[in-house]
Amino acid sequence: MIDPKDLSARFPGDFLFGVATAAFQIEGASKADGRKPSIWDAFSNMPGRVHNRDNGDIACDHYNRLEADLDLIQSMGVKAYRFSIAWPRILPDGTGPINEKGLDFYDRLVDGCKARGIQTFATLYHWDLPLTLMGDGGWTARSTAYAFQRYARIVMERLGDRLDSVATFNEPWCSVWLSHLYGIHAPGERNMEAALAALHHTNLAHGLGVEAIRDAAPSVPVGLVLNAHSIFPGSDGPADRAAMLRAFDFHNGVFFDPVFKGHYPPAFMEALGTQMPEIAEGDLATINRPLDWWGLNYYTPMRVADDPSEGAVFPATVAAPPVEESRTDIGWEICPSALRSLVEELYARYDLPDLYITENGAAYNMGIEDGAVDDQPRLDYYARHLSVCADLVGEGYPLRGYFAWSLMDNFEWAEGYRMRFGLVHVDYETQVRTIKKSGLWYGALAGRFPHGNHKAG
Ligand code: IFM
Repeated sequence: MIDPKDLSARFPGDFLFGVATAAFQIEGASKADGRKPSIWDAFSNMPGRVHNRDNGDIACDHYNRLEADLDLIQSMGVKAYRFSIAWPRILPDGTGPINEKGLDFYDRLVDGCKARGIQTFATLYHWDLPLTLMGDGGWTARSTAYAFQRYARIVMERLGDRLDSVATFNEPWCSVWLSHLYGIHAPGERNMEAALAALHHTNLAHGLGVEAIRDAAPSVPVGLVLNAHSIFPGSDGPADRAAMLRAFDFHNGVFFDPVFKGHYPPAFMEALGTQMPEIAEGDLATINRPLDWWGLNYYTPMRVADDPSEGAVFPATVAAPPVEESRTDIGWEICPSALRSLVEELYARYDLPDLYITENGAAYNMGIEDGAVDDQPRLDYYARHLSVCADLVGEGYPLRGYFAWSLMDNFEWAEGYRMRFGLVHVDYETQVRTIKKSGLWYGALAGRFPHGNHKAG
C-alpha cells in the first residue's frame, strides 16, 4: 500500500486535494423550497431508463444534512469541495422568476465551507436541466444557451463574492453525445441532428456563461470540466490509427477545438457539418474566450477500431477490447498510464491553462462489515492514479489540484444506486455515512496539505 506520507512528498505544498459531488446525485429534496423537476427527474421516473427505476427524490438527503456533510468533509482533512448548483432550484422553470430559497441553500453551502476552511469549486451545469426548458427543445434549442447565460449571471451575482472557482459545464460529452446520440442519459434522444444541435448550443452556452461570469464576478477563476477521452487504436494498422484520429475529433476535438482554438475540427465538419445547426457570426469567438483553468475528469481509456461497414457514420469506429485485465465493478478498464498520455497529448495539441483533475475514482460496491468498509481496490486505484499526477507535476504540467469522485456513494445516473463511487459509504435506508478505508487513506493524504512555505488559497 502506498503510504500517504510518501505520496504527499511528491506534491508541492500548495497542491489542492478535494472531493467532488453533483447536485442531482446527492441533494434529494426534489420538491423542497420551490424546486421544480429537471430532465433527470422525468427520465428516472420513466420505465426502463434507470436501473431499478431509482430516482433523485431522496438520494443522500444532502439538502437536509448539509451541515453534517460539511463537517464530514472537514473531518476528512480535505481542503476543497467541488459541488454543482441545481438550475431547477434557482430558476425552477429555467427562465422566469428567481427562487430565493434555492439561492439561500447555496449561500449556506458556500458559507459553511468558508467557516470550515474548505475552498469552494462550483459547477453551474451538471446535467439537471429544468424540465420546462425541454418544452422548447432543451439543448437542441439555441434559446437554452441564453437561458443558461442568465442563470449563470444570477448565480454569480449572489455567490461570486465567496466562490473560489467556477466551472460552466461538467462533461459536455455526456450531456451531448450520451444524452442525445446514445440515448443513455436524459433526455434519452438517439439522433445525430439533435446531438449536433445540443453540441453547438452547449458550446455556445459555455461561452455566453463565461461572459456572464466575468461580468458579474470578475475575480472568480472560470473553467470548463471535460471528460477528455484517452483514445487508443485497437491495432497498429493504418485503418485503426485513422479511426483513432476520427474518434479524437468526435469525442474530444468538438469541445476542445472551439473552446481553445475557435473552430470545429475540419474532418468532423467535413463529415457532419451539413447537419450542424446554424453557427451564427460571432458564435465561435464567444466560445473561444480565454479560461483561467480547465478540469479533466478521467476514469478509463477508450479503445477503438475502424468500422468498415458501408455507410458507417463519422467517426465510423467500433469498440476495441480492453488491454488491461483489471476492471472496477462498473466494468471500466483500469489504466493509470492512460491518464498520463492523455494529459501529454492534450498539452501538445492545445494551448491549455492550469489544470485540475476534477474527477477520478472507482466504482466498488463492497458494503459494511463489522462497522467498516474494506475497499482496498479503490484505495489502490487512487494511489496509482495519484502517483501519475505526481509524475505530471514533476514533469512541469500545470496541475494544481485533484478532486476524488466522489465524497460519498450517490445516484450513479442510469445505474441508479447500485454503483458506489464514494470515499464514504451511504446506507440509503438510514442515511448513515461511514468513511471507507479509501476515505481514511485519502484523508490522511489530503490532511498533510497545505504545508511548507505555501499558503492556502
Ligand atoms: O457520477 C459521474 C459524474 O456525475 C460525472 N463523471 C463520471 C461519474 C462516474 O460515472
